[in-house]
Amino acid sequence: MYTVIGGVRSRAFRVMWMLEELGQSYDMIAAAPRSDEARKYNPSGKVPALVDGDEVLTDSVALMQYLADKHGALTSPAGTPARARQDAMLFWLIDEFDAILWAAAKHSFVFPEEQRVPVIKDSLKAEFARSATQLADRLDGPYLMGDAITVPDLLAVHCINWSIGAGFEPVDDRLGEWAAGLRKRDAFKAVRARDTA
Ligand SMILES: N[C@@H](CCC(=O)N[C@@H](CS)C(=O)NCC(=O)O)C(=O)O
Repeated sequence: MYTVIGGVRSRAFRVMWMLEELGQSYDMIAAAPRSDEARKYNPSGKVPALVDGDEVLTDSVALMQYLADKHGALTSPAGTPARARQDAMLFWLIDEFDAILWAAAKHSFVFPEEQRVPVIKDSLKAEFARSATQLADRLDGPYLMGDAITVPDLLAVHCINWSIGAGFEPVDDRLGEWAAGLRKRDAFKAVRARDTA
């Protein structure tokens, strides 16, 4: 039994989606970012964290990959060229999707007001749209890495959802339709159902 620290409307969603895909049961402690509760598990106050027995682990992407490796699903094995390609896709998504969305969040509500530069958001939105088109161009098969769902698929769909919530322009139609298909998965819907707010 795992415990996920962080609510459905945070990057903890990714970890819960992975757990659902793997058929693992888990509790959720919907600690808000920077709350005292979150700091019990991660001194920085960032969520998500994952409690696995005596271990407390952090970072959504590390956690998704850890779970995929541990349970031997949704990933190519470590030390294979296929895994290197999968990791390259994952790191590309961190650079070109997650980091852009996070920068926009920082300049919307994370930074103290006097440090925000709201005008940067137009440029971030344009950059995100370019990245989305690049990803759409690379789509070749039902999933990002081909015939099997892997960690990057979950990260990409979560980021696309985040972009919608953040008021970014809709992504390239091809990518939008692809993401809509993944949102039909039972595992995705099970996490959404936990969002009671
Ligand atoms: N790279 C980290 C980022 C985690 C992160 O920044 N989470 C946000 C909530 S989604 C947070 O806790 N922000 C509070 C802060 O940065 O102080 C991950 O993917 O887990």
